[in-house]
Amino acid sequence: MLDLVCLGEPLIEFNEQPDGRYLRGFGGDVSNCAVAAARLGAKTGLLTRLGDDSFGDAITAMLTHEGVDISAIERDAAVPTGIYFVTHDEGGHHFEYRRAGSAASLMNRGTLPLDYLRHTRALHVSGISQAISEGAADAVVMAIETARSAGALVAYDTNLRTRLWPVCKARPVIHQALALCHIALPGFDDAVALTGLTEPDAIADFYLSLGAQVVALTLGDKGALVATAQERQHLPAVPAAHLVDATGAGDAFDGAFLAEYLKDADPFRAAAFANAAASLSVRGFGAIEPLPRRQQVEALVAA
Ligand code: KDG
Repeated sequence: MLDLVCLGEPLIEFNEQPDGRYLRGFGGDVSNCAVAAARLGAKTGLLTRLGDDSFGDAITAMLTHEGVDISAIERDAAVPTGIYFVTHDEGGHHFEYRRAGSAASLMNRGTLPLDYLRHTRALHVSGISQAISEGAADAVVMAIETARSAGALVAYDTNLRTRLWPVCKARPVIHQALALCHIALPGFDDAVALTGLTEPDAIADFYLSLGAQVVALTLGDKGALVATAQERQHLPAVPAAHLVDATGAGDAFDGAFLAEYLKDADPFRAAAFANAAASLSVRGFGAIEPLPRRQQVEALVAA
């Protein structure tokens, strides 16, 4: 039995450095989340498809090294593993994808290992998991239904990427899937685009009324608003002394939040812990490399 299964697409990352060279690393939102949770002690698995190429080999080696279960990952010799580039300017970081037709994008209801989904305490999926293809979007819904029926908690990060799909297409797909989930993990900018609401409390109300039992709305440098039907709290951000690259900070939050929430179902404590993890994750380049270990997060929470 795993604590957390993440379903979506891992990517090889090429991250622009100050000297213009590109540093090879790893990305892919739910894969980042799986590694973040694994580094914090959760028993985690990744459900995806990869090309039978050197990039796919590198991803499976990285996941194995991180202790993430890869036993359900399917390799496809006919299509490649997805990649993306990260560039940086005054506006922050920007993504450019080379992932159309990737092995993960060919996920569909028929490729899902249903039994794997029945042996986890929680499932995590995202808007990106659904954006990569219609087959993947359907597979995500089937995965949610399968894990839920087996008693798992299901979490969903909106992770809206308009380079993958326009908001008008994303909105109904995301909201339909989110309505089946227990934990909504929207980012503030995503939520504004998807709901048209601009007040954090109104956004939290929206996701609660959609069916979520817990909403953890991330607010960037303002921290997170966490709401349940009974209570809500604003958990302030932990400032990062030196912000290098915010790629994957939301995924670090998700992984830490879920790893902690699975311990005692306290979403407020989990969010305070996740804010600290997210703050540590922006202090180096890449989505995976700077993800913190438990000791570092606990020290920052206690500071
Ligand atoms: O959250 C960070 C991810 O967005 C990044 O690692 C790449 O998964 C990715 C995507 O599709 O944008």
